[in-house]
Amino acid sequence: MTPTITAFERSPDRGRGLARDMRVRWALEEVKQAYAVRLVSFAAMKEPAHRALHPFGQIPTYEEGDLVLFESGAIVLHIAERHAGLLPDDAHARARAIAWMFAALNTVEPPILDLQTARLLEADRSWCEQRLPLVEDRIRVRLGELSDRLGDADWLDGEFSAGDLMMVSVLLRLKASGLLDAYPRLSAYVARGEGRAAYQSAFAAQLAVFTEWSQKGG
Ligand code: GTB
Repeated sequence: MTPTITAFERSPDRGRGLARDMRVRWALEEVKQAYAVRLVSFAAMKEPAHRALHPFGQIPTYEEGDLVLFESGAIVLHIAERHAGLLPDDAHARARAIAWMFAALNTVEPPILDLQTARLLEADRSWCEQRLPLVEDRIRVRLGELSDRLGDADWLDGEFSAGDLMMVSVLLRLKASGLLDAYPRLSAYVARGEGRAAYQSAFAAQLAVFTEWSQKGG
């Protein structure tokens, strides 16, 4: 059955692939699963019909038959568990790959989100200038630790896995900040992720949504 995901009708990132449907698209491309996309406006996201799929009125969601999922991590894990290619067969290696998914979402992404919140929503607050360096330092600590663990390996634990997919997706949110530049191993790691054919297809598909919207006069 072809799953349907939801994505922004008009992504605020103008097709830079930073919205969280991108990681779901990437996972689907990695396992070569065709999918449909339903685009939703900001208003429609908060309507009861969408909230029935997503309690917080957000994207992405995932529908497959009578299964409805929200949370990009849960969706990517579901895809990875049902198709070959994103999780190792060995039980311990599989558990470690899942641990990396949680690390990406629960340990690395929070300070990155903090930075984006501080820059986008709190820039006019009197305390923002003092807070920003603290937030950036927390990110640097995580990047240093992650870089040390990655070392000279291509991926975090053996072959590319859903753990790498999630970690690269999270790190990509830092690209514009320049913070990654001080960690050449992580920059190369992110570039390896972006270089994957599945990433490229997913990126092109989400960019096409924005391009079409702009051509319609958006
Ligand atoms: N924890 C959830 C998950 O992982 O699925 C978070 C989902 C989420 O934050 N969704 C966002 C959303 O629907 C889109 S991705 N926001 C609308 C709302 O809350 O009303 C977050 C996002 C948005 C925009 C950019 N950007 O412009 O760069 C990047 C990321």
